[in-house]
Amino acid sequence: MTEIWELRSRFASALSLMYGREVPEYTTLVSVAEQVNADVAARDPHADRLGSLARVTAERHGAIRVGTPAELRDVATVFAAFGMYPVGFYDLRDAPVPVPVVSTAFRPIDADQLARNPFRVFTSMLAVHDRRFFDAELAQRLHRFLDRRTLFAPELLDLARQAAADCGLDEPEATRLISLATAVFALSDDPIDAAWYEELSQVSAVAADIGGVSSTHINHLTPRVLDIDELYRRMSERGITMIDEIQGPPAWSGPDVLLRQTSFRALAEPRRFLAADGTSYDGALRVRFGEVEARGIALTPAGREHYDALMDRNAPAADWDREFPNTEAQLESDGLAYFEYRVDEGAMVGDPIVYEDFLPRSAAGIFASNLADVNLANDTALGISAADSGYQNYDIAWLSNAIGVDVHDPYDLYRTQQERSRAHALAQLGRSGNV
Ligand code: OOG
Ligand code: NI
Repeated sequence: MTEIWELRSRFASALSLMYGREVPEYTTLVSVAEQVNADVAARDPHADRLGSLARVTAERHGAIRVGTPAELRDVATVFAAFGMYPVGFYDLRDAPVPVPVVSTAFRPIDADQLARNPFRVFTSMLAVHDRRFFDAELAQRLHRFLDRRTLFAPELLDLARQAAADCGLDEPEATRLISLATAVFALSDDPIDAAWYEELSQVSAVAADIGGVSSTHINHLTPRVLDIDELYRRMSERGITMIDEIQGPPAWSGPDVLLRQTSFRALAEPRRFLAADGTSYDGALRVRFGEVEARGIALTPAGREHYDALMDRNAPAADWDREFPNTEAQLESDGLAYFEYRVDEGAMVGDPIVYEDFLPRSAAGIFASNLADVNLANDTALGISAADSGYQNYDIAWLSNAIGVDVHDPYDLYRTQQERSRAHALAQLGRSGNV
């Protein structure tokens, strides 16, 4: 039987192969990331402190966008087959450049599952009923359009349910599940209704990308790199224009914390359009990305508050060096970061827990680069205030209810991992008479 972790790992590889065929710059990015990782591993004996080189080399996150709660529930069914569960709630409508979506990330939640393959997918759902973006009439047409399409075939959903129930699948079903699940996220060559796509683009490019087409696709697939500053330099040297900066803290003297990301826009891709008179023509859309990220230690709520304060004022590296503890030991004793404990030679030692989630600021940044060339919707666009916008309706409880399973709180996961390992280590020390 192919176990869940292996299904996940094969699914991630299959998506990677497909995305590499669709977006050739992705293949360049992956190979530069691999070279950087090999160079870091060769020069730094602690390179594997936040994950083995094997894990980091295979590590990817994807981003997908769906239209309705029903589609989101199907996403959850499919990802459960790969041991990926919803974690965190991100409200991108609050971003400096508001985007009409709410999001979560599907990912493994157990440390051993993460170590085997940490594939995660940032998943956004269009906030069709937020009146600040879509008036009642447009919302209704949008819903009608979305309700007519089927992203996930019954055969795929059935196989996924079976895999989740049996904790794996035999062949040939395992291979069938992976190929059906991968095909869902391929860029479709179905013709796009040009007038409809354009109407939605007036509200937001993301709305058009989600609700203007009859299928969905992967928006980007992101490898992990151990030295993102070096990667940025090497990509720029190859003539690939990256966004202006690396999102996250500047390069500073302390350990990597949370997440740093950078990206570039992929080239326009040929798409087929349908005109109002029924004729079709060739056009192009530029909606996809190349993105890369460096991951660091997970911060506690107190650590995150300190981090956000420095980020909010755009603090330079010198301020980080001065104000943010720049050793793991100091982060630990100040209670700012999470650690996994074990016993080594009669003493308890803490290894840093890597951050497995996303950051609203970075996420908003990548959405914003997508929106660069369209009219933006904002609070005032439709003259409607947040109070009567249905705004309150989308929160983590709403999301859990819509998906039909609890959305995990990332802090709970990190804290539980830390406490369990500490209790276990203490018990071990107690038994050996060291405590
Ligand atoms: C998702 C943007 C968020 C990240 O890495 O923060 C994201 C999207 O563009 O659909 O992937
Ligand atoms: Ni991303």
